[in-house]
Amino acid sequence: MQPTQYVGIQDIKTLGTLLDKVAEHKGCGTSSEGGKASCGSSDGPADMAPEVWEKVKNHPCYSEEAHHHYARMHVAVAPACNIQCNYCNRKYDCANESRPGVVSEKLTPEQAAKKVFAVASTIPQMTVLGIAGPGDPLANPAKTFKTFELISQTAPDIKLCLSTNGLALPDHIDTIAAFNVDHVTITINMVDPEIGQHIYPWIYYQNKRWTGIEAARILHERQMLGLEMLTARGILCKVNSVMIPGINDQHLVEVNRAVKSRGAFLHNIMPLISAPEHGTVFGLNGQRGPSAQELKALQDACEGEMNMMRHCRQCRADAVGLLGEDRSAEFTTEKIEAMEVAYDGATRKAYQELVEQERQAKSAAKAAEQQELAQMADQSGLSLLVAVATKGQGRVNEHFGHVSEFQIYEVSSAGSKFVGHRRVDQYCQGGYGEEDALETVIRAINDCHAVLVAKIGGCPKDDLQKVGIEPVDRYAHEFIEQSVIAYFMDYLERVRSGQIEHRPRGDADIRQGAYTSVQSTSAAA
Ligand code: CLF
Ligand code: SF4
Repeated sequence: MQPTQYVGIQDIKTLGTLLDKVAEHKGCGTSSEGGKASCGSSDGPADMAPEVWEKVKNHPCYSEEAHHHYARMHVAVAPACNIQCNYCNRKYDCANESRPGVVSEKLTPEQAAKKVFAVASTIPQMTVLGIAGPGDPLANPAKTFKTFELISQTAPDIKLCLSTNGLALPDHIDTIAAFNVDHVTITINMVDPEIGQHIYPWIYYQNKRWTGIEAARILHERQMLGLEMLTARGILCKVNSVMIPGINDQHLVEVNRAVKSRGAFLHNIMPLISAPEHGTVFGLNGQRGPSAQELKALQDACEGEMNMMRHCRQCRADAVGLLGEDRSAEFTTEKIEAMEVAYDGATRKAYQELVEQERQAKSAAKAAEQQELAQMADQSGLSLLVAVATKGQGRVNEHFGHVSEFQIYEVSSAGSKFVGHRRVDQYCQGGYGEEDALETVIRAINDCHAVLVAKIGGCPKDDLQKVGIEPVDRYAHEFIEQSVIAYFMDYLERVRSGQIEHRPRGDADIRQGAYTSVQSTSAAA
């Protein structure tokens, strides 16, 4: 039993210290180019209706730009599920919004509410509470809505969010609206039951188990109906789709069109993560996930249609923190039970105002660099991917050996934009470089021309150069996007002067194993 601990933010940290703390937290500290060709909605207030901007500006999943500054948390209050997906094993959390193979600690609504207040008091940039499992939130409506009720009474400034497979969605639209749940995610993997039958072996609907094409047809109709009903109410909808090569990869372009025409705000195409040890149908039958370039090509193909999310981290059902970090180990039930929690909305607001100032300074710095790029006399058709080592605050501030997740930027004469992230096993293992880990790092960023780092040792530097990835440490502690654009301008100059020759890069791996190992590393930190 731990001693009682009082949690109130003015008692534990000053605002300035907390701002510094943001940088220490693992996660991305990046921002991307505005416009629809971005990851999530990174448009600013001038690009959308004020009421939409209000909803997305500090939601880390609905705004790529916001995800560098604001955190979300999930509470695992919803254990049951009403369908079966072939990429899911119900020994683990719902794989629609959770990383496969992860088990969360289930909570009652009362435990969940206390946890939310404790986290909100400790992490003032936590702005969103999501319910995303470990089953389907709407297959557990009493627990889900009781949790929302308890939280909205005490902490009305926290945005409420839920993620569902959509089967029960049309039955709960009024309740969702009544609780001011402004953000709903529906996982939609198909709009054709012929394809759906290869993803969903059964559903449970109207007290009956349905299988085969009929099950997929019912699910599809309920998903479309739910989406239409939500968007008619002005509730922002994100659609998650799992990319399953050979089953729905080509078809997801059609899904994209269908959900766009029904008013979805954002489309998040996630890679299938499939390993035999997860015990799923796909894991056991050897169904592979996509490569990095396959995923990017599909996201690019859909990008002209609507906002695409590329910064999803496939969180766990009890995730806490900035996307890309996981602080759930700090908030176990045992620790929360021992805390005396005080919710301090005023101090949270003051803190978030400081975050806004920081965010605006970063945007201004990027705009200035962008202008310089636009003024380059000879506009080039070249486009590069650049990997960035960061631990937050939008800066190149991580040592190469300590990286567990690289941020990937695409840069061209049109500017820079965030296009994804790659999990890796850390190269530096307790003071020495791990050659096996370096190989996996290289495979994970093999499609990049350069990697921007705060620092890098001689050995990995040589190995990267040998495979044609340029290690760059001259932008240490600078803002990322400024640095990516500056690197690109320098690259163009070197190509023009004949100092280097531009060569296309190959494909890269999405490191499935690293998703789990990074999880345990950060949880233990
Ligand atoms: Fe959670 Fe989902 Fe809400 Fe975000 S996660 S319920 S919309 S608050 Fe975000 Fe995590 Fe990806 Fe989900 S990064 S898995 S998209
Ligand atoms: Fe698993 Fe989620 Fe699919 Fe249910 S909806 S089977 S919990 S992935």
